[in-house]
Amino acid sequence: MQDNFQIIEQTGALNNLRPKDLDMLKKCDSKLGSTLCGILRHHPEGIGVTMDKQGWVDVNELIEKFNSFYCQKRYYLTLPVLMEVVRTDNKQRYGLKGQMPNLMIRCRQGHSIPWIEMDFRQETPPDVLYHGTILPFLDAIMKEGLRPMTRQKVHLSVDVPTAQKVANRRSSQGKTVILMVDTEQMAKDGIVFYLSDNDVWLTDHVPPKYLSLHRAYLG
Ligand code: HQG
Repeated sequence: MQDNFQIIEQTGALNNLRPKDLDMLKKCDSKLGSTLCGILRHHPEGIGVTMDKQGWVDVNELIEKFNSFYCQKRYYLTLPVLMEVVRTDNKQRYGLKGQMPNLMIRCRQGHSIPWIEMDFRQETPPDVLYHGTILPFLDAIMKEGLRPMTRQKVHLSVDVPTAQKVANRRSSQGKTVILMVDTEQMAKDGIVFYLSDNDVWLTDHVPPKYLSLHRAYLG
């Protein structure tokens, strides 16, 4: 894996970040980031950008197609803007590869595109991982286990605060719940785990026997 910060530096693009770009990012940052993640994880065809099997898209093509598709929006991409979005992303969701004019970008995890074959690193997980969800999903989860649903993998968190943040995204739909995952036993039983380049633990399915409610929720 190449280091994002080194690649960003090599482009020299941040020297060309204008005050108006920073102003736009301040106003639209999370909207721009979520639009970008939507393209890179779920629907590259929406703006007509070409994606390879490992999720990489060409940065020049992305910028051009993004701007023509979203020309009515208040946000836009330039190389400096894109490099700033990558640099400042709070979960380091984006990966970079190569250099200009052939620089490539992808999301490091979270894809739903069925034909994507991400080259995740297989790793031994810590003994316990966590999953934040909501009460209305609990019965189904305890019956079927954790499934990837629309994504390609089940996402697990390293600690309770992180899992709580994941659960909070859905707090308008129900009481949040944290599940403990007995990853030690899963690994002993031969279930494979992956660690994405931004340190998110992933697996294909967590059968119910490895799940328990975190004690804070036992009432
Ligand atoms: C639930 C964000 C019923 C599962 C976050 C979750 C994370 C089931 C929802 C990352 C189920 C899927 C992933 C079953 C699982 N029956 N419901 N059998 N199995 N579910 O968004 O883990 O900011 O696909 O509990 O921070 O919430 O986008 O997964 O509530 O790291 O980078 O089905 O997305 O990261 O929802 O979130 P999601 P998630 P980003």
